[in-house]
Amino acid sequence: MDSNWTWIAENAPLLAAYLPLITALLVIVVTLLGVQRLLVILTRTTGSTPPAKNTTRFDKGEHPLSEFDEELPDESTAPPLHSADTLHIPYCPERLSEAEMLSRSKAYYEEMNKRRSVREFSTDPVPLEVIENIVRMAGTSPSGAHCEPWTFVVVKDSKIKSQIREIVEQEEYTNYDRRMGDKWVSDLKFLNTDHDKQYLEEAPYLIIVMKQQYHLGDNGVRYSHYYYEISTAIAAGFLLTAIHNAGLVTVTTTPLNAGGALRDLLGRPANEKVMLLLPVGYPAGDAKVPGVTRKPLEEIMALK
Ligand code: IYR
Repeated sequence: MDSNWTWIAENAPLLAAYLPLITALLVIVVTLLGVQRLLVILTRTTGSTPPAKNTTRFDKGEHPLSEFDEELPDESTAPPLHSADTLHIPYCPERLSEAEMLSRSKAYYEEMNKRRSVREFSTDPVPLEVIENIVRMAGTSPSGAHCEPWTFVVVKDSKIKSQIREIVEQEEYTNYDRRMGDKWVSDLKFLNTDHDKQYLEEAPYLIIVMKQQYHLGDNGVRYSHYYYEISTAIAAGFLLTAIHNAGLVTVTTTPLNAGGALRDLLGRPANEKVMLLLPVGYPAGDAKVPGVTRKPLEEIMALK
């Protein structure tokens, strides 16, 4: 130790002169860091900083949907979305025989098993009424506290479709190039997909599934939507089956990072967020899909 010190003093006199000072500074820095870390842990465990209050009110004019001059009423004192007096009515659907159940469940499985995600579309037009029925069907989906927290934006206008394509392709370029990472991009190779989204202009309709986190009642109250994400995801599942049932195809796309710009373009309010973007139409005559198979029942079902 002594010989080390003599070596430093001889070879690095400046270092030797300042070594006590440097050591003292290091000790202070390490102590301060330790105290700070301890404070963070204490704050977390004692909860001395309360979590931010879940605000249920907006300041006047803060929300784009709000045109109220008066103070907004508090959600907790507002009448519930559905009255507690809501009448419960009889529900007695026809009871099927076991044979009928068996044949219908098998036929339905076989029909739905034909569904495939398609990325090549025909430009042939589809009657709007078919799309309306498909959306009606999606709207029969269950939702948390029957909030029905969804909007299905149907785009038929080719100018808007082109604008959507531009927004999505621009983001997808960066997604594939940087955001998704090499592993994700290589895992998608078998799908033959990239940033190019021709189907956004080819398909006769685009349906943008919006999830609503809350809605603003006529009384100015903000009503939170319970389980709005899973509710809207279930409705999207209904939408997919309805599209298939109508003899049409789609591909479930998630326009990563393009949600805000799409919402603005479509003039949707701030309580809605883009969840999915579905092109809907007939498949192109020469459309191809990857030759993948589905997991067998034994792999997806556990019976206890
Ligand atoms: N959203 C991109 C990337 C993509 C991601 C998954 I996971 C897919 O199954 C397919 C595509 C796109 O639409 O290309």
